[in-house]
Amino acid sequence: MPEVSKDQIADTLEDIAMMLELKGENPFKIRAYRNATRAMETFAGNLHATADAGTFGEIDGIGDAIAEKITTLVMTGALDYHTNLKAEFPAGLFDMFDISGMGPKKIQAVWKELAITTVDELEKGCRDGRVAGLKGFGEKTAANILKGIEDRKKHAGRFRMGEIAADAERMLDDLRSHPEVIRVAACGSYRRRRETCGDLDFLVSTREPKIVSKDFVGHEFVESIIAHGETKSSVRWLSGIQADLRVVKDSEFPFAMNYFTGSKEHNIVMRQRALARGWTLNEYRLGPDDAPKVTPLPVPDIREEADLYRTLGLDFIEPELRENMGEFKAAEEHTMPKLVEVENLRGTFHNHTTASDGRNSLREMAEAAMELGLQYLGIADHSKASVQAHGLDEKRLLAQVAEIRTLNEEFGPDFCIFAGSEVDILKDGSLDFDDEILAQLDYTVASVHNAFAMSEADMTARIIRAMENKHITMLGHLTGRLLLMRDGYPVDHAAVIAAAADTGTIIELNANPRRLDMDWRWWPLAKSKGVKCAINPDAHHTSQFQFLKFGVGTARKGWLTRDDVVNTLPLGKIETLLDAKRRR
Ligand code: DGT
Ligand code: CA
Ligand code: CA
Ligand code: ZN
Repeated sequence: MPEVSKDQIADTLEDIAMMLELKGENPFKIRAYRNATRAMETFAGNLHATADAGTFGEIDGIGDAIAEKITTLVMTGALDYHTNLKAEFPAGLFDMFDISGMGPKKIQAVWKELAITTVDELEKGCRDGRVAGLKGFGEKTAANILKGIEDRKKHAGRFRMGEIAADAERMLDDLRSHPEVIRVAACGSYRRRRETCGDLDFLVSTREPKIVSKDFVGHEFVESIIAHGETKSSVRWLSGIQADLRVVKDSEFPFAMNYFTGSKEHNIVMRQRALARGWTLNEYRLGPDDAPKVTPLPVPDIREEADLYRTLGLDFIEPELRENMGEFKAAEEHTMPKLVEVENLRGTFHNHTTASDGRNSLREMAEAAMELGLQYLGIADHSKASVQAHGLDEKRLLAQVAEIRTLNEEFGPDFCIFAGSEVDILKDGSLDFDDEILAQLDYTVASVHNAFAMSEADMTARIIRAMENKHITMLGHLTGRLLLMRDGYPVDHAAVIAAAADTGTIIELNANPRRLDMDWRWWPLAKSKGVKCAINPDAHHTSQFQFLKFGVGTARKGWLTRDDVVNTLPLGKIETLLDAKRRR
């Protein structure tokens, strides 16, 4: 039997609603499809069993006609009605829904009157006056659409944490200190600490929605206003990112905070758990269900997000884990890990100085690390194969080691610089320094910096060979990815993780917001194999120790605790761990 998921069914139904809109169909019919979409999102039963029994029509929000279509979809994996409908429209038409200023009526008009079927043709039509000449359009509308098209091009991308975090935190501070604001949160992917964000989702509770909304759209960060209402506003910041503001009553705050934090997949499970208890959950409240399937208990008083989780039979779920990737099981079984925090870090590895491509001297880097309250600083300048980064040869490296030993004497027993190297993994998996040199270092980071064009099998073998060297303490930025700029080279993550476990090699979590590599999705596997993580800023400047907080966000997303992260160890214990592999 073909496998269709309920998400695919929901998408198909939403697709149909959109096409009916384009056709100018009866609004009631369109709404029926939208209601069915929502109902399918929260459907908790077995698709095949329900199809066999023919009982989709018994679900709230699903009428008989649509129920029949869902049954067909489940049984056959396809729906002729949907396929035929889709054939009525040129494919490019659907992209126009993404342009601000274009709704179904306008899309239909440019298509029927001007035979425009793609965004590019629409742009041309706006420029040559044809769109302005359409009945009900005019110069102003055409200019608006053109702006919408340009915005979509300019801002199609997503944003890295490093580009948005400072502004987001400033906005949080400004909202927090606003006299009319009661509670405030930055929700969405930002709160979940995803590696990139599509937009920012601020939430406030207040008794004065008008005043707060006005100040939000009038903030100095704002480049343009997309929408300005009492409960919902959207602006474009000068940085290019869109920021949304939701305004609610304080009693609604925990529900809105939970809903807008997401993820969507997490929200769907939350809603199902509420329904299973005879309640409905939405962005404003948890209330009694109109047609409860079980006898509902009274709804308890909920003031904080944690109350909501408790009410649904769950321990609190940290926002970073809300991806519906196992957090509900852990929260139900009380096995939620205590995630690592920035405050747990005692030191840092993998940092550069002016000896290779860093901007600050050894002493400046060390003093900045001390200033941050760290107990140790690992230096790992590039090795000679990284010519463009002014990599150190053996002679310069040993001179740096001597300089570090002298500085350590000066600094005394409470702070230590570890002498290391970010040694290049050469094309064949050999290392840029001989063992005799590596043995003189306190630790080493092995990284791939060139010859990226290899098969996954070859690249994996190359990296594993490097890890087999007992002097290699940790593996640097596993895939070499640069977020939103360059995909990583192909690597078999599971094989590398297995090799790390076998050889006792630490894997780096490179905290540079352009990297965040190894990716959070792989840390649970690494952790289950006992592989340790080093959260490394890869700092090329004293200011870049700040990257550690992005690394901690990613580590938390990867379910890591203090025990999983080596640089939470105090100075007295870290040296033993750095030597562990050599003593194996
Ligand atoms: P982004 O902005 O693409 O990086 O990702 P998010 O997760 O911030 O998504 P966004 O800004 O579209 O929406 C914020 C949250 O609102 C999202 O994480 C969950 C919730 N949400 C939005 N749309 C839906 C929806 O259709 N269904 C459900 N259940 N939740 C939604
Ligand atoms: Ca968002
Ligand atoms: Ca949003
Ligand atoms: Zn590197």
